[in-house]
Amino acid sequence: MISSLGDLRRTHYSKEVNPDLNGEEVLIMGWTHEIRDLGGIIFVLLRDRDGIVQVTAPSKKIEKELFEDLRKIKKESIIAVRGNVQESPKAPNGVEVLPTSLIVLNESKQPLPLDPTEKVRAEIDTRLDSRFLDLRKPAVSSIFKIKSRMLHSVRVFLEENGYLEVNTPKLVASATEGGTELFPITYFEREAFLGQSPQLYKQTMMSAGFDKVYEIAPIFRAEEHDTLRHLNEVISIDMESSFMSHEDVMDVLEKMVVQSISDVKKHCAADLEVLDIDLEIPEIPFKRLDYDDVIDMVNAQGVPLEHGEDLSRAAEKALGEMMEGYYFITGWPTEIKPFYVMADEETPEKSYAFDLMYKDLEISSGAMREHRYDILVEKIKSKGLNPESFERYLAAFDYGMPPHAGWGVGAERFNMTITGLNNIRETVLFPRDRRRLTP
Ligand code: AMO
Repeated sequence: MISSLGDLRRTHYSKEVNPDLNGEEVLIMGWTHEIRDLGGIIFVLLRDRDGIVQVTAPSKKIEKELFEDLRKIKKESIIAVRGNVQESPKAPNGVEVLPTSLIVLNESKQPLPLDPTEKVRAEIDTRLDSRFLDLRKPAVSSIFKIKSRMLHSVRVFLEENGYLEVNTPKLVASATEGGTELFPITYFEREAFLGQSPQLYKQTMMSAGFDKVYEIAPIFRAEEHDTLRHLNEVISIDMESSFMSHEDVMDVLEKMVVQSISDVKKHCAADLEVLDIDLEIPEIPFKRLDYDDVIDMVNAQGVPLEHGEDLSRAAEKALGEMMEGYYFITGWPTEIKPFYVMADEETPEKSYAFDLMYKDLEISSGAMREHRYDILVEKIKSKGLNPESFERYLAAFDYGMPPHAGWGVGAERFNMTITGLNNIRETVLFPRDRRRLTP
């Protein structure tokens, strides 16, 4: 056995080994998913990113030394197998490979901390501790193939609609969403924070004349709670548009959701099947519920919620039982929304803020923003914040700021609505929560 690659070149991925190749020689590479040694015949299942190929070795048809080498392979080792494709209706893809040579490129230690074949089920913490092994499971890697496609289609949609991708700083000097949710860091001789939202920067880009921007980047929230829907680092899909109202950007958002889901359905059929998901394309327009009606609906279900309160978890759950699919909540009280949200011109207690919900899960918040300097300063003060800490942000409003609106979608929560997963940790490669900072 040798362990260097030398001139070895993989000829096919597992899913490309199909009956059309009957009789041809292939060189396949991957992990030893399983070995079944039946004495006179050995079956090795070789797994790569896209699937599994069966290597079938009957002792009578192959060299003795090769047969013995196959018998000694350890599970999850990396192997390269050269052999001939043969039709076999019972094997995965309807083919098997009769080996002519084997190279063990990297031997896996035993026993494994986690079983990628999922014969032994593991708890989420054990899985996350050995995430590289967990991610080898087809049902786990499919979540990330779907996430990759989802983000790709979001980008395509926004680009097609004239949005420019921007990158704003993640090391910041002040809060945007609320002071208690910030992670402080040491920035040379000063205190700084990890960005909790690109909010102030994406708005500043409106004053810069960029008209329509988006950013897909991490946001950091020092939220203490340990729930199935919150993490301390997530990916936010943010957009901001000039000369648009909250209504306009809600239209953009629902179109983006539908296009992205349609695209995932079209391009991730195999992954959706692995996860046993029958993805429905939602219809637009999504329902719009007014906050006042939400209060009544929730109260009618016996869940107490006062006017002016944010939705409690119990309220979200009650709502989730009454509502199917995606829907907006509009008309939020100005009081509980951040300072940058514009108040309703006729009923200033209400605002031009909205949330996009999926059943009981909030996946996006957005609003038309306050673009008038004096009113914005007053709003900052009314939230108990000091306008001086927003000096640089505010300056952008003093020299020609167009009316604008935008939203932020939590990429993981959006992924949860597609995959039906109920623990957000499943949708992040290496999640960061209250207790977890490694791997
Ligand atoms: P908000 O704070 O509501 O709005 O965040 C927008 C969306 O980001 C996701 N999200 C989270 N997901 C998981 N864990 C968390 N801790 C977490 N925090 C946020 C949610 C949420 O709906 N600046 C505004 C957006 C805007 O108005 O443009 C903002 O950040 O899916």
